[in-house]
Amino acid sequence: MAQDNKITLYDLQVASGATISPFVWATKYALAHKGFDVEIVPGGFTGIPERTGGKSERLPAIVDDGQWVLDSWLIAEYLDEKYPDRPTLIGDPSVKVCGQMLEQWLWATAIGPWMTCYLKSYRDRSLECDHAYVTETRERMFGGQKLEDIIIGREDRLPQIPPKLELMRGTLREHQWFGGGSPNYVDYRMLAVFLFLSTVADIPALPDDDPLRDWIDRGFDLYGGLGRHPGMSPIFGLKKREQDPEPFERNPPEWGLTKRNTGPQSTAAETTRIKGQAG
Ligand SMILES: N[C@@H](CCC(=O)N[C@@H](CS)C(=O)NCC(=O)O)C(=O)O
Repeated sequence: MAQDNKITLYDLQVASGATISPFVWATKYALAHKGFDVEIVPGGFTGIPERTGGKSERLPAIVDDGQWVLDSWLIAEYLDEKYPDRPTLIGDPSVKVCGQMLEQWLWATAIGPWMTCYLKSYRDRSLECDHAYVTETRERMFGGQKLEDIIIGREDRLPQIPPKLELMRGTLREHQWFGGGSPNYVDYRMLAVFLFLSTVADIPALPDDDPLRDWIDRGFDLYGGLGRHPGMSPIFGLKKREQDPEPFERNPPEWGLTKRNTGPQSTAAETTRIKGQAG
């Protein structure tokens, strides 16, 4: 049992002290959701094996009353299993399966492309002692090009990303959280992507009036503003240029997938439309 309600978290930070790893962000939220006080072990990319006494090369890691738990998903499952009387993170196994599918989609759609836009500030914002390691490993990760070269053309690539997030906007039009009426671990996994973005974004990634903003702001504000570290940057403020696509759907069509059938009146307009009758 967590002594004094306290769990130790090994953080992965940049020089400002903000967390950079999405996996650590999700774990910070998971611990807050469960109502624990967190003792942070600070640090960056290098020296993780030394900091953790050889227990891990990757973060997050937590220590609960002497018990080490590694890996962000395993930590969330551990917390639910060990503390079933506290608010549930995952609950039904389908939450994990669907959450992981959604997360894989978001990483492919957003984090991957955003990385190619922000890799230089990712390195520049990291701890001084991490610069060489981050440069070498991330250049290798991204095919051997220099970080400075990878980000070239980002002004043209960044505006292509917001329109691809319509799947999230559609869902959040109908639901307050991915957890329904209150946030669950899927919200934290998805929010972690935007928290990461805010830690590395040296120029904005999303338009000011993005409908996602409501959920993102509510998420960043949770638990006394857990996602509001002073070292983080604004992620909204991307300006549309003439040649850029519309960043989001302003008048999303209502149809069978999104509109609830509550009787003929609710489907009358669609029926008129698909039957080709004048409206
Ligand atoms: N499956 C692990 C992944 C953890 C992971 O890859 N963490 C990265 C940070 S995003 C890390 O520790 N990187 C250290 C490094 O790059 O040397 C989890 O969910 O916790």
